[in-house]
Amino acid sequence: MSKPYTITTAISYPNGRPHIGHAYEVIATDAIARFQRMMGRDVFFQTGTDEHGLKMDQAARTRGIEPRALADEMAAHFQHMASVLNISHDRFIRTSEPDHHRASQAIWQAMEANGDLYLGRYEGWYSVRDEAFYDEKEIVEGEGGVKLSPQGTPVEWTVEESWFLRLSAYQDRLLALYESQPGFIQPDSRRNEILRFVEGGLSDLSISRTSFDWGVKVPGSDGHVMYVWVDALTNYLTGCGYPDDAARMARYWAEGGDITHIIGKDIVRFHTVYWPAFLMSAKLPLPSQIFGHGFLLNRGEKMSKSVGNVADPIALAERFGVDQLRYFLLSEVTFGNDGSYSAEAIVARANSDLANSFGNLAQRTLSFIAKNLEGRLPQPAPQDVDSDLLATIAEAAATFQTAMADLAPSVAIEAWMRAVFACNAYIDAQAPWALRKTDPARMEAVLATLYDAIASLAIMVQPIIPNSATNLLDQMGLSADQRGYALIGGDWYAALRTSGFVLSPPKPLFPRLELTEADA
Ligand code: ME8
Repeated sequence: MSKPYTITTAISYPNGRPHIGHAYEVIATDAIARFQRMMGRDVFFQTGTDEHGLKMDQAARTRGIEPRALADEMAAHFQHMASVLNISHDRFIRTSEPDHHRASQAIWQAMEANGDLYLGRYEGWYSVRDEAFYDEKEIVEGEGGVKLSPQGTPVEWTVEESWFLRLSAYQDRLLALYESQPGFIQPDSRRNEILRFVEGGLSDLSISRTSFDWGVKVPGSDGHVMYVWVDALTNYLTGCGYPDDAARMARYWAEGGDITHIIGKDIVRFHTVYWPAFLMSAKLPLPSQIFGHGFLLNRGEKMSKSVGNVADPIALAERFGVDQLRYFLLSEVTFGNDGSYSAEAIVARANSDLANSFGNLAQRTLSFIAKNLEGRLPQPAPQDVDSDLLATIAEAAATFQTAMADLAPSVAIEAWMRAVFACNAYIDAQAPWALRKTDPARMEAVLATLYDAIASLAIMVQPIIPNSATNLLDQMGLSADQRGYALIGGDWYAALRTSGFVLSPPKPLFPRLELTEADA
């Protein structure tokens, strides 16, 4: 049995409904998780909501409701989004759950037992929007002299009694970690950013708050709740059974385990500085890689509620199709870079790649077989061009797998698309429809090659567009347990053909999308 594979998204603040950035992150993570399952890995995939802290408390107060009520209402939207987007998570964690409070208190006590915590007084800048403390040297002045965080969010001067973590003592160990494990922070641009930050020296971190009570209680310290990022980061451990389930921990959070956090670029510091410091202090294993993806922009502009350009991912999926949206986001944006979306771009990409190139290839080939051979699978008689096409597809599948393992879904999709183009070029050159009267045996050989190629393309792309790929493979008669990468380039076709399977007229996979004025 190969090593288990743990993968997580960030957990989202449910202070409002999910936006397209949340959808993007969970879709990308889902594609990677599905891919690893296809590779036979024992995958644990967790996503969820980050429900404590000042930001939630204030958002609830603005609406005149309790933070718990706000969390319940909004967490339901995040869960609904995950189900609409066909996300295959194993757990949706909510940080208000009792096992999570238990895990957060346990990691706190472990850090305390290690002598890393002390009680003091915090005096400094805090951004509620980022739920982050900033050093004086990081603060910038905005219009009219207002103080802003380096992220451009407002900060307020905060003075209160607080527990601290001796983060300053971890500088060398963190630098040694980045050095010995170069893939710990990805991509490289983010790694450089963090190296510079840690090399500049670390202040001790304030890790408890006393001015409000919506959080996990600090064990043995009345009036203190944990700084929201302490409990938020601990969600990853909670899902892996910490602290009570040692067997589950050994499986999904082990020393030397394969543990990937997929997060956005704005929260890399929390995951690559604070989080490993917490874990080192508590003497727990570290994740193996943290990938900070880019931001999605609406037609090149930052999304914001006040501008009114925040797209609802559920509405987009309903309008354009779930797989169309998944495919668009994963192909259009190089993972790690920022990207832009618009209705036109989704429609253009879905029509060109899915409807015209892949959908049309499958549709015309399968309907021709259903009609002209009454659904009987054609007899192969391979010539070099046929074997060459299948070899091209097998190579593309290898590239696809390497790219997915390297967290590069857009590179994987490019390889897939090149293989789709190769099939279309093959059809044009072989013109099977013209062979029907002149050379029926050759026509069958060409169609048999295409049948194999199309099924291989569908197998390959399952992690990206799971519904459509499954639907096509169902129609093509491949049994549900015979859809792994090992089939590509194998000789499953002969067995399916002799099993007496009869192909029905295919149902179209990707309707052509049309833009309307309402999409503008
Ligand atoms: O940061 N494009 O929650 P969050 C792409 N609770 N990704 C985006 C994005 C955009 N426009 N906007 C946000 C939090 N994200 C914390 C995380 S983890 C222990 C705690 C990403 O709801 C963002 O970078 O603000 C983050 O990875 C995720 O969405 C949740 O953001």
